[in-house]
Amino acid sequence: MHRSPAPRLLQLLAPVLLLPALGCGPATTPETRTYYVAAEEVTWDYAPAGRSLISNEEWNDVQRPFVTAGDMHVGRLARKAIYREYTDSTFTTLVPRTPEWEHLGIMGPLLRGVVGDTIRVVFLNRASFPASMHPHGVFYLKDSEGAPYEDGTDDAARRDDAVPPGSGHTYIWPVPERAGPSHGEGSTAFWMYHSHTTEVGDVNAGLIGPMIVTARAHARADATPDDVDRELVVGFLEFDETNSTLWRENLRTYGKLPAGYTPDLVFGERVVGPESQYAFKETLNGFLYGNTPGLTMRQGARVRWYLMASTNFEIHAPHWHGNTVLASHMTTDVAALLPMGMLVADMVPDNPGRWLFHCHVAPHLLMGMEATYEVTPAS
Ligand SMILES: [Cu+2]
Repeated sequence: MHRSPAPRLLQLLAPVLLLPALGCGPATTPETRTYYVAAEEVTWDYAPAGRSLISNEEWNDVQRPFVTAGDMHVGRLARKAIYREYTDSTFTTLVPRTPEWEHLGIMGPLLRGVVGDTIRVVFLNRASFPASMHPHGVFYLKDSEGAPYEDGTDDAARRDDAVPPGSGHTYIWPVPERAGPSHGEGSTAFWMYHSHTTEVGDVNAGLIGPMIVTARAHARADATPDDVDRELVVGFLEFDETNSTLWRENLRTYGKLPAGYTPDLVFGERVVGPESQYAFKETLNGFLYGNTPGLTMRQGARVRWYLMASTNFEIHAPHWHGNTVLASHMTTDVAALLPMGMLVADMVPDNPGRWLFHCHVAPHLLMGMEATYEVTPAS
């Protein structure tokens, strides 16, 4: 049976709707925020500067194999599937990314909601394979979960699971209290969404994006928090190209087949030996070796970093040089991310300059999971 969402939704939203009556009224009123998001395939460049902007050289011997195509792996270029935001249901005009959000790179559009809102995503699949949008944190019924598995639901509740190429689906995600920041947290909670049709393959192909939920008492009309000056979202995204849904096509177009290698390629197959590591792209928002642009802030600003990871067998240790953050009620400069983990870290930078920001897992650092962030002086 596919339940009607209305009674459950009213139940979920009741605490928010009652707030004004209790005299601690929200700054805004609940609304439905609609996003038009398409999955599309692009040729992605993991290092558009063509050089390491950290070591300031056109690749040393450690870096070069990761950005150069070789047997059974791609280099700088790969076909990726990404989420892109359009202005309306015609899906003809892209919503431009402002300089402030240029750093998002390969990630999908930032979706925002305020506790009590409903996020509505009109999704169009322009990729060459079935895909979906599966959210974390927010409320969804079975027709908006975006993940195929045997859950006892009928066909109507499964149209979201694997949207065929050329088709669409509208996902409805109410934002209840439990999707917002809890007592003692800051003004926002951080979530993500990703394709969960072929979960591992789709995320490795690039279908992943961020979502921020703001507490109503701190929400501006555009759902941004009123007590933060600068928000940054950084995905510690490991793309295992051999486990990408687009792997075969990538290998033919951007990689190389070893001499004499003719068998039909098996999904996830890789050469055995040291070459296999070169199929892993250890990126920050899709960029290697300092190529992530736009991580900028002003000295003394209230900066909120939102960090997230991707889906492989990986942990990450984000490390900020030059400044400290407050994360999970702890002052630190190294945080921890599990696979698909999410983290909010607040920084009030007191130290202007260009500072290294990198993963402290040693192989990841060598493989390119590093960037710089820029703090401009207050005066
Ligand atoms: Cu890492």
